[in-house]
Amino acid sequence: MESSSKRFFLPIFILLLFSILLSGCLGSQGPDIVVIDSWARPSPKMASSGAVYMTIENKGNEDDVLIGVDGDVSKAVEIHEMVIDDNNVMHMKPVEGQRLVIPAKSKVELKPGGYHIMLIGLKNQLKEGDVVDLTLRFEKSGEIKVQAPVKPMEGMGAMGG
Ligand SMILES: [Cu+2]
Repeated sequence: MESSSKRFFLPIFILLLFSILLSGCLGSQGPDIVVIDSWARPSPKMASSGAVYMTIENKGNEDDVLIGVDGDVSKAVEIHEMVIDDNNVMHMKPVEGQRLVIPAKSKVELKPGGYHIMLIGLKNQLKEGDVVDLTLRFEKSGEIKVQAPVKPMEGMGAMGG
């Protein structure tokens, strides 16, 4: 009796195991957003705006789009990029439609001289050691909270900011 029930249940256990593994694979469909290395630049005393940088990685197999950022350290938060205009002058502007695509199996770096999150109308000066709380909103992944420590720009030491 015991050995026949073993013979009966073993294939079922194997089948079950395979279906769990299989559903695990199917479960990874869609975007999979991870935010790493977030930091904010210290703001000079009278500065009315600040910038936050980070790397947004999409480990999933579907694109996602950063569609907005919320935070209460400033009056407004915008997604910006640096562009070179017709006169070869670099300046920043809001990303078109406030939509920053994070392609599947890829990552987008927000860094000085490139994309950044602009804090407009800072309520307080950003000092080293402070933490900027932001909520990133993604089209498919929803909200992701980020805590960006305020620190000087790497390699710039005390000159940072
Ligand atoms: Cu900006």
